[in-house]
Amino acid sequence: MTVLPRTDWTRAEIAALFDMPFMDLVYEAQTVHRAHHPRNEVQLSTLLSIKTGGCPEDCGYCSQSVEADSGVKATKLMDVRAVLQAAAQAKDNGSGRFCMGAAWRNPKERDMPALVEMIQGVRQMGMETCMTLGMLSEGQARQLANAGLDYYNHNIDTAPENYANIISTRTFEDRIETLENVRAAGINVCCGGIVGLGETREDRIGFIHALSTMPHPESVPINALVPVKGTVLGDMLADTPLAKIDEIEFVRTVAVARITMPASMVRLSAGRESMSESCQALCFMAGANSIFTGDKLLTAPNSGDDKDAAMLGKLGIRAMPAAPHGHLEEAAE
Ligand code: SAM
Ligand code: DTB
Ligand code: SF4
Repeated sequence: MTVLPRTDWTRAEIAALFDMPFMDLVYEAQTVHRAHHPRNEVQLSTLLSIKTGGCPEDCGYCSQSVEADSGVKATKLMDVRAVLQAAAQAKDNGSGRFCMGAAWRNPKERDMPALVEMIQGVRQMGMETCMTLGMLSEGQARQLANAGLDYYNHNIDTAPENYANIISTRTFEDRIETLENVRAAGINVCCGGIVGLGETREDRIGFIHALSTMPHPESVPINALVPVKGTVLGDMLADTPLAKIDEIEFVRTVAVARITMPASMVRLSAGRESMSESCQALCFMAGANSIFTGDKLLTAPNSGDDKDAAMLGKLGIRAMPAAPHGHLEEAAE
């Protein structure tokens, strides 16, 4: 019998986890981790921006918003062939999942045939597929599911009560609606957010509370803000003590995500490039078991395969084998 993870977490319980002595919290998170996941294994995903920049949304952290003066050049949707070439290279480099991101508010109907071909092509290579394209209607989610899409990334980013401080062109409820469409279509949900937006501890509690009281996303990316010059948040936080997130608080957030969503994959996402190996090791200890590989995220730099291979080697961490159709049914070690 499968016991479903709890979705009735209270804010007070989550606050109490955040307040635990650090060593107790990380120990607890690693204990939960070992009960639900193979230890010393990390899932590797590679990102490709299939349509960059010129996005009509105004997310305060993002270099790809039309509102940002970040120097990111807007492009059209990439050719299917070029996308598949990049996927083949990611596979050669040992990645198990290929995540295709587009700087859209939502995909247009005319884009759907190319997106379907991309999913089918990457699937045929034996990699898991993931897309992040903005809002999806029910019908679009079904079309992507029928093409074989394994995961859809759509973040809540921050606590519901902080959402309007970060983004004004859509609401938290819009996000939830797309997540429901994705889940109803049978696609695995990848949903998380960002730490280091200048939010409070209370906002981080609200953020984890929102994630852990919905049907748990199969994958939970925790991003550390990459402050980009020319974005609202990059400029606002520059040269303030908030510019660099507190690493201990970041690790706490990962640990609380692991404890409250025990069966989910927790991805240590953006921001690794400027994080020490020791901080990343603490994140793995706190239950992170997935990362983005390659030298680029969507527009921002990432650690790069050589650096990551060296780090994972030092830590004795292996790459998790790819399993299109989802690995979550696998028994834990
Ligand atoms: N346009 C789509 C959307 O917003 O859903 C997909 C791409 S968007 C870049 C995906 C996620 O990347 C955002 O929800 C946010 O959590 C994260 N992200 C974007 N810029 C970031 C930054 N500068 N630092 C950290 N995370 C960032
Ligand atoms: C997510 O949560 N993190 C990834 C993915 N989903 C698409 C993106 C991070 C983007 C980092 C900033 C950039 O590359 O522009
Ligand atoms: Fe557009 Fe996504 Fe960037 Fe927001 S995060 S501006 S929706 S690309």
